[in-house]
Parts: sequence; structure tokens; C-alpha cells
Amino acid sequence: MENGPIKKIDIQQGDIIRLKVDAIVNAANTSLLGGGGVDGAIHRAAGPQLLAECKTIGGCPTGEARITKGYNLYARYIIHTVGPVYSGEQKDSQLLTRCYRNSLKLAGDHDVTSLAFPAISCGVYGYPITKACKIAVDTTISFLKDNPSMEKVIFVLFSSDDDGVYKDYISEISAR
Ligand code: AR6
Repeated sequence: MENGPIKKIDIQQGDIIRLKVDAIVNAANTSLLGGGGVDGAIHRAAGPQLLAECKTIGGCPTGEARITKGYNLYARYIIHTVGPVYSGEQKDSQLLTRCYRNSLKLAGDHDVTSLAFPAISCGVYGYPITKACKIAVDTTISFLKDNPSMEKVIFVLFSSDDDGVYKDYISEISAR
């Protein structure tokens, strides 16, 4: 495979709120009013102004994305996307693909050149990490091919197991 887009992808283990990027993506729910997991961590770190702005948005359907300011975060923006609750049906992968595509598109529309994603749907929503990783990476590579102004996309994994899954997949596709 042509290696350019893969070189723009980084895999890191850690906490997404610490990332020094233009925008981070939040794995939200349809209310956009906060929750646990990465959503809770982002709201705590960004501060109460984030919830105030989210209240003005009026929610977000599964598979779509909405943008807010980053407030107390380093990131200028937070892109909130709502992943599917894993059901084992075909619609899961279509919805998760749309989360990544819509988040990347919204980032590009706001001149974001560096973006960090958590593993959307892979916590409370139960999406298997190996399947979700392929969707995340493949959708991002396809976006990067068409959108050269995006310079860096970082996948931030909380656990070392998840970090390993992503690194293995990047090695696999780099060798193709
Ligand atoms: N940085 C990076 N990754 C994290 C962090 C963090 N600070 N915290 C958790 N993760 P989840 P979902 C990982 O459950 O499955 C919320 O309540 C975590 O290990 O946060 O999309 C929302 O309000 C997992 O791999 O999101 C929704 O109701 C991944 O982030 C619901 O959870 C996603 O786990 C969304 O569920």
C-alpha cells in the first residue's frame, strides 16, 4: 500500500485529555449532556462551560458529529460523536464508519490539522476492539488520501491491550 497516509497516523496509550492537538474526539451519547468513560473525563477537564455549550446543541443522532470549543483543554475544539451500542448486526459497522468519517469531515471543515480519537463505542457500548480498530484505521486512511491538509491523526488507547491491537493492525497494513 502507498505509505503516505499511514505515516500521518500515530497510536498512543494514555489519556486523551492530555493530547496537544487541534481537536479531540469525544465518545458521547445522543443527549450530548455528558456521561462516564472518556465523555466524563473530557467534561471534567474542559470545565462547566462545555456542558453549557452542549445544552444549546440539542443532541446528536448516532453516527453523526457535533463540534464545540475545547475550553480548559489544550485542544481548540472537541468533536462529539455518538457511536453505536454494539448489537452484532451489520448496521453497527456502518454507524461506526460514519462516526469516524463525520468527525474527520467536521475537523477538516474547521481547519483542524491534528486530531485525536479514542476507541469510540469500545467501552460501555461494547464494540469489539479488533473490529472497531479496522473501521477506525481504514476510514481514516481513506479520508487522509482525499484530504492532504490533515497532518496528523492520533488514536489514543486507554489500555495497553487496545494499544497493541491498533499497533498490530498498522503493522499488518503497512506490510501489504
Ligand atoms: N482517554 C482515552 N480513552 C479513554 C479515556 C480517556 N480519558 N477514558 C476511557 N477511555 P467509553 P463508548 C476509553 O465507555 O463505549 C459514556 O458514558 C475506554 O477504555 O468512554 O463509546 C457516554 O456518555 C474505551 O476503550 O465510550 C456514552 O453514554 C473507549 O475510551 C457511552 O459512555 C470508549 O469507552 C459511550 O460509550
